[in-house]
Amino acid sequence: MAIQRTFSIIKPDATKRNLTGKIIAKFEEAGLRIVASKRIQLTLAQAQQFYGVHKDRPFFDELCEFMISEPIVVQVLEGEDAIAKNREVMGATNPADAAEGTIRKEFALSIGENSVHGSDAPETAAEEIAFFFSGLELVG
Ligand code: IDP
Repeated sequence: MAIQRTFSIIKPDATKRNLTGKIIAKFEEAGLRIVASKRIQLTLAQAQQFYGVHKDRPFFDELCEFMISEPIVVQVLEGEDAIAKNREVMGATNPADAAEGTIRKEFALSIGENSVHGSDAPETAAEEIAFFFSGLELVG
């Protein structure tokens, strides 16, 4: 399997509880390398654009309000099979269903406040990386 890049967000519930370092340690322990990282605060328009695919879902407004409630940490992770590996380390969307040892099992508060985002496919990874980072900010 080739080296891939994927996009990650450490979400407001996690930054608020000072869990950034613990979550980054999980990525690194899984063999993922941080090749770009910054702490930002999203505007409502940016959150709505980023989660546009979910705009017709009942939780859309709640999700966008949550994502702007505190700063987030956006990152690009690189490694073998990085997209699937990151999803594995994150665990299931609902922490009640997440496997032992995953980030969401250990840290998530609820299905909405679930500590991390990770791209689900190569196309979305490329789009999401480009949404937040310029090429100059990616340092492999
Ligand atoms: P994922 O983040 O595991 O890929 P998605 O289904 O793509 O899950 O949902 C995106 C995000 O929307 C979730 O991570 C979570 O924060 C939020 N979300 C998903 N389902 C619900 C829900 O039923 N209630 C509230 N928020 C939800």
